[in-house]
Amino acid sequence: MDTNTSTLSSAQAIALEDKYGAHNYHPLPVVLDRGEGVHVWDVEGKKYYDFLSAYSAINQGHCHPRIIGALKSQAEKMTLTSRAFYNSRLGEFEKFACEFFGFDKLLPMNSGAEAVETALKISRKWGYEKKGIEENEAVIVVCENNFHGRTTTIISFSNDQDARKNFGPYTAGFVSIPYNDANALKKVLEDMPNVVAFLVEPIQGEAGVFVPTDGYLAKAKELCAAKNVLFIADEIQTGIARTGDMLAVEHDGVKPDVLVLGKALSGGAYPVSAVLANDHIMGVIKPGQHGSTFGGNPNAAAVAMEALKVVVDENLADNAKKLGELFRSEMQKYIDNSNIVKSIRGRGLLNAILINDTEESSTAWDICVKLKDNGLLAKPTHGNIIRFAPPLVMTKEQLLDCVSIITSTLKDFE
Ligand code: IF1
Repeated sequence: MDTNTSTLSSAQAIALEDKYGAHNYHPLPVVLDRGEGVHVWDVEGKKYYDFLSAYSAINQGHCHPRIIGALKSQAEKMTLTSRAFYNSRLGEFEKFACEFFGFDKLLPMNSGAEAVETALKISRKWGYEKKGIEENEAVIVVCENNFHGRTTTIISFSNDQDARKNFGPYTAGFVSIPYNDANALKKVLEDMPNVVAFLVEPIQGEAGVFVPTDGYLAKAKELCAAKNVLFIADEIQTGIARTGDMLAVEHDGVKPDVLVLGKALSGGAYPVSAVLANDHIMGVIKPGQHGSTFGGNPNAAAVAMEALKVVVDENLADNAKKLGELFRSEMQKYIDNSNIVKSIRGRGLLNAILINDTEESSTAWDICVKLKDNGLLAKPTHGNIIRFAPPLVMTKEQLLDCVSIITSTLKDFE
């Protein structure tokens, strides 16, 4: 089948981006043109398994017919009203999502970073107006090696030099503690009376899929509750069934005070993010104090509702859990006799292998280029880690096919 719908070759498309696009990314040399389910095709028509899922935004698979259907029918009717007026879809989406995740209220935004910013602003305002913190004295505790987005405030509390160097001056009011260290949290909460919130990724994605010890999140939530500190879960990457539960915090039986969602909330069909919280927290935001032109538009509302329904109807959390266990155990059999792969870690279908080489080496990159040649797309992080996060609509047969592509590729590097 001729699947080429573009008039450009890969080389031409790459040359255009190189000449006219800012160089803020270093993509693998593949130009994608079409996607369906777990597969994507490049402009020459070569087919690949997608093992990145747009950084976990495509949990429901590429171009899911129900999600695209919702987008199409809404887009033909109305796309944007702004929040100067009500629209016929937003309330319906807010009710659906609030009941779905068990919160009183939702605040819709577009990108993940905007939703994190929203959570930070709400928490500060809550701190001043409900907790009685002195004006401008609020502290938000974050974790080392966090990734929460790219805005000026968010990079202010990053410790990744690429993300922050020469973007200062930085936003004040953040304190960083080691991840997966409940004692560090206990100590900072004891030492600093002005803490309003603790912002945490249930699994650290950018750090290289760092899974905390069982019980860490539950302990952290308990410590926060004891000090009247809001527990903010950034589930932008881990949420919407990726790790085998609808939310990754469920693994620890934790209900956050503030829940931050993005990425797969829309199945990748449209940028949709959201913050959920109960009335005593969300109630601090009054008209004129926060918002966005596109946030909560009818397209976003229609798409997000359908995207969540698909996750339930297709049992994607269960599938992620089962396939994740299979993936790690199959990969472990290979790793047991491997010199090039040190270990595999992850939960559900958010996994990473650690390559036995330095962060400065090109080995992981070279492996990803070879994986691409062999029909599977993945991307290295931190130089020596390769993240594996396929769409959750994958079948067992497809997963085993992918394991054999990955292991036979790795063999060339032993
Ligand atoms: C890029 C990483 C993944 C996120 C969490 C907020 C955001 C993200 C936990 C911001 C975004 C992305 C963005 C993407 C790379 C990527 C990423 F490697 F950087 F860490 F997924 F693993 N909170 N994560 O993971 O959401 O504003 O981008 O919608 O290209 O920068 P956003």
